[in-house]
Amino acid sequence: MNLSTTIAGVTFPTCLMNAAGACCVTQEELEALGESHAGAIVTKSMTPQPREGNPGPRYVSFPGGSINSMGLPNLGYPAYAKLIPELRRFKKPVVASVAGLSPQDFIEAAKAIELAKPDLVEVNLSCPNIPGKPQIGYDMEASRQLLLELQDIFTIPMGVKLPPYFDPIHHEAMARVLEKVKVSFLSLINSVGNGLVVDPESETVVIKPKGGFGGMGGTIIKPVALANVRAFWKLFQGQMPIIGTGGVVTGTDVFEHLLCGASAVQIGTTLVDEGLTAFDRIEKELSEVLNKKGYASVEACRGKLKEL
Ligand code: RRO
Repeated sequence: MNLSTTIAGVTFPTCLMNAAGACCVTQEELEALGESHAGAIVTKSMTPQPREGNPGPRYVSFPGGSINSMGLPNLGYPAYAKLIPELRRFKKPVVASVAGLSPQDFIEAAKAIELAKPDLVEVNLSCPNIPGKPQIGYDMEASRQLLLELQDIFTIPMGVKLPPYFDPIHHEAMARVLEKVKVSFLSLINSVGNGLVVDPESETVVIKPKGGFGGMGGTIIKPVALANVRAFWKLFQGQMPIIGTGGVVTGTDVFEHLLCGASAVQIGTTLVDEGLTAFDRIEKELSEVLNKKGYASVEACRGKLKEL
């Protein structure tokens, strides 16, 4: 089964890749993704300065999902700008995730990353875990201004990673922002921010930063992810490539994202928990599902969800 896909003119050998943040901070992790069955190498979101991130424990998985408050640990964009050309030897797309604590941070990183020439850039408007910093993607005007500045810097196709929206009015407001800027794809969704997991035994929170509040991932967020993929697929009438992220554990989960309108999926919690062989397993499972369903490719089932 051919599981390849194309996003903004870039061809991916398979439609499965890591989510930014999952196993992609260090050179070793990025090279391991290159050697794995992942269909692309997505970097950790990068900031101007290297960051240690928040104090631990800062990632905990549990049956059904995960909670994290990593706090943007990364090597800093100069290190990734140097690494990206080297990662191209793996002959799969390299996707650079750009973040920042201020608009200036994003712009500074964008200028360096444009020169490093990854295949795609994913602008992270949705980190939920920096104490005192709201998620930009919930501020339509701030998002608009930042994206307008970034579109002038990038010649590389620029995508946007958005937070989950929970009401159609918010999907529509963000779609209106995106229509006015040169956005080539969407990554939907970042973790569902500011969840709280409680350990009843110890009567404590399970992660240290922000009083235990953190971004939720995994199976528990799949319906929210699917809804966002579907909402934006409809708002852009299938013309905006979407990378679905949230709750991908099995090949069937990928199939559901594709039906909702995704062209590819990113894998976070499952990759952290299971390791890189998750790509081999999910790839096999997805081939089996598509075969059984009579679809010959990813493209053939994209957006084909039926309503009642
Ligand atoms: O590093 C993080 O805490 C983090 C980021 Br930048 C993000 O975009 N999403 C997330 O769940 N964690």
